[in-house]
Amino acid sequence: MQKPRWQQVSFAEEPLILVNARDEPCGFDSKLNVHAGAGKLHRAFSIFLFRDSEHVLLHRRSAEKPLWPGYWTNSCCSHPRRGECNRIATSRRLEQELGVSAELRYLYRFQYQAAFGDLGSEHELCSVYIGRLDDEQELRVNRSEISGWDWFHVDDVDKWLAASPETLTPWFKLEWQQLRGRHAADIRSLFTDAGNSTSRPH
Ligand code: DMA
Ligand code: MN
Repeated sequence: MQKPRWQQVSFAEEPLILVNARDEPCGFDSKLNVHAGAGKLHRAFSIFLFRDSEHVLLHRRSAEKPLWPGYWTNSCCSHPRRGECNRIATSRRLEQELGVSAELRYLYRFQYQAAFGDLGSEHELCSVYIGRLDDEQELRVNRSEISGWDWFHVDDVDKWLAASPETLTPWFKLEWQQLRGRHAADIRSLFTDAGNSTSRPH
């Protein structure tokens, strides 16, 4: 039998981590259940990869994604599974979705809730990370997750967000404001020696 070309990396039964507002685990439930209706608060992460301090990798969610298919969003986002810390989960997902590895720097976490019509919701406590992708690393993009991708100048992302916010995911929009505001210096410092240290909460 022929091997599928792309590994399926998300599935409805994936066991995710329920948390309280302080990010303390308080149970587990399937990916299907935590995103049903208004959603149950669960742990998630978002990653922004930069090629230099002015170019960020964004991707378009594939048409197969149950929520926000076809929308543009950050470089990589997903959830740690039951038993996984964010450090392991972020590196697993970078490999599965983009075929790369990157040292990440934790920036902050935030809570939000957003409905995708009546199909379900995100209700997450989301940790945001930035990282640097060196030119030598070639992307190996998982087409069952990602239908398009590109490097964008940060000023062009600002213009995009102002002109066509309906093409971008709700979490991306919230995160981008923070990255361009209070975390702008953190992005610059990724490309200086001072930025080579990492801090991770989990
Ligand atoms: C979930 O992203 C994570 C955030 C920050 C919204 P996703 O829907 O791409 O994850 P998965 O495919 O693992 O369900
Ligand atoms: Mn989620």
